[in-house]
Amino acid sequence: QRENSVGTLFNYNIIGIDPGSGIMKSTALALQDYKLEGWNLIEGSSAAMTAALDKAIRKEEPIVITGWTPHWMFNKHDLKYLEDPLKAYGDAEEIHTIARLGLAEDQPSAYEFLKRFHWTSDEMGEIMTSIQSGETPNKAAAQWAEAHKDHVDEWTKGIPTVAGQSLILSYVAWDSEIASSHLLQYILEQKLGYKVTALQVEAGPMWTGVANGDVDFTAAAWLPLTHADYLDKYSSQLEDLGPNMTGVKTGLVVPAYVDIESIEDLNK
Ligand code: PBE
Repeated sequence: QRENSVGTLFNYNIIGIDPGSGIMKSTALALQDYKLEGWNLIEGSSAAMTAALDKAIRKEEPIVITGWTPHWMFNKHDLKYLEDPLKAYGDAEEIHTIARLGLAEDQPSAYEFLKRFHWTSDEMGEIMTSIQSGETPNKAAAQWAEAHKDHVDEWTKGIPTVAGQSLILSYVAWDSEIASSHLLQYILEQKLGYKVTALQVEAGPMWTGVANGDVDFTAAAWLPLTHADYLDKYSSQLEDLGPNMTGVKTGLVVPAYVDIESIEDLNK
């Protein structure tokens, strides 16, 4: 750590999230790639990160966080991604739905619906913003489904309903995944007749659960880069149903008033 460097403005801290998340691994590697010596990546949670961001912005203080899109924080605050010339955070990330082996045979209705399900970050943003403004995730998802009947119809059209079969999904308490998982639960229960248990877990168990068959699916797999090590480990033990959203992004994020533009600037 050097005096009067850019790092001192931030106390050499990057405010991270839960240690199992892919963005924490990408950031640990980014610290090496960009030779950011003396910097600390602070572990915490999505909620603690957004609280720290709120607090810094109220005082107009410098802060750098691990951020991603879609996320409501970009609607609430004026934020910018730091440029990433070394592509430490990859290029074109997508969110995939992954299922346990055998789901197609055991629960063909759920499988067909999950294969069809894909939406946009703006659409997910509507649920996230509604949760952020105080709605429960269940209600926010239900309201979204009612307001977008055409989408829900397209995803479920012609799929036979079932009689209360149970289904288990897993997700991590990242704001984006809270939104998608509650929507999927709502549609699977209200439109297709399943009884769904939504397990909130850490990223590791989320992947392991699908791989060992304890969990039927998750819609929270960020690929090709963010969760690459999980996919490498389990690719033969699960089925990738493809992207449910494209054009998503992760990286280092600062408030717009912070006067740096690139991750490289953190070294000045
Ligand atoms: N995220 C949000 C997750 C995936 C979804 C970018 C924080 C991660 O880093 O693993």
